[in-house]
Amino acid sequence: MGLLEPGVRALALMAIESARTVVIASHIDPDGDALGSSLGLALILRNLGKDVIVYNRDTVPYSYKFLPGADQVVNRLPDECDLLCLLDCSEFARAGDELLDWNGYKRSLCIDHHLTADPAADINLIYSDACATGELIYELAVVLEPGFGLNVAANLYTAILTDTGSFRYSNATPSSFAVAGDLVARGVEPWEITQQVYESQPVERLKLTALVLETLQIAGSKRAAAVWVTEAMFAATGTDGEYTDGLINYPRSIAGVEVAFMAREIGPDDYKFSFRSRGLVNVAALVTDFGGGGHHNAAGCRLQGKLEELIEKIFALVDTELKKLESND
Ligand SMILES: [Mn+2]
Repeated sequence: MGLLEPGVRALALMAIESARTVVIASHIDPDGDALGSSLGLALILRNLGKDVIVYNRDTVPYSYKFLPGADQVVNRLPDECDLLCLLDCSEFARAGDELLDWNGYKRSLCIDHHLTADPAADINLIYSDACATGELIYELAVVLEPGFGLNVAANLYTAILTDTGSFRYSNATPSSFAVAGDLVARGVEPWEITQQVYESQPVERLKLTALVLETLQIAGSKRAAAVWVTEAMFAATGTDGEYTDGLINYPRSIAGVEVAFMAREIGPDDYKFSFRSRGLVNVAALVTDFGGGGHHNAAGCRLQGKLEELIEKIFALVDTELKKLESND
């Protein structure tokens, strides 16, 4: 069983085995899967005697600093390596400009679960049925014993836990549970990881949450909801953009709301919008007209204008979309 096709898996394993020096990179603004899968793979390869560097353009968010190996993530690329592994994204640009411009590697291997039109690496293991990149790394890990220790398991468990929203999202499959079950059997303590990821927030984040929830706006149809965050709120609570992670789930959690979004002020009359769908509306399609992108249930774009007007415009757009979807039923 498993998602990886044996032929491609063999190619990936050959590339890994023949490399002595490896750089593992992932997308900017890294989440639990980007970091858990990167650090998990790094530990496997180090346990097999390879020189491994884990690169990310951005710093590790506070909720993932506990991950084994997180203190060794660097934001500088070395001069060269044998193999570059790009995880949880398939375009070099998603990992930032420095990686995009870098050509110090001899081969590249991409492991990802986002659908993409044009994967850029030499070898591509891209399976959108995987709940997380961590699930694909797990399939390599079981072949790469004895590199697969408890620290690897903790990283992969975190990757799967966070990308499935604690096994609540529609991407949680029998395989996600089976892999998580095996990771727990290998010694991972679910409550330990849960506390680190979800129950160790700085008090500043709760204060920011209170301010953001005050902004709640609900569309006349009651099927869309919005919140926003400003520089003034960050200043008042001693926080920054890193602390907004997950806040958008609050407006989406309202009964009847199909689409929720959060606006983040990045300048005068200039906002970054994040969207979440409950599943009916494709928010990636909704934002294409605004030059945005993403997935069916999570997308983003940038818009300029008066915030109240932008929110009303998006509320109207969601209504139109819902009416269109429901008249097709
Ligand atoms: Mn992922």
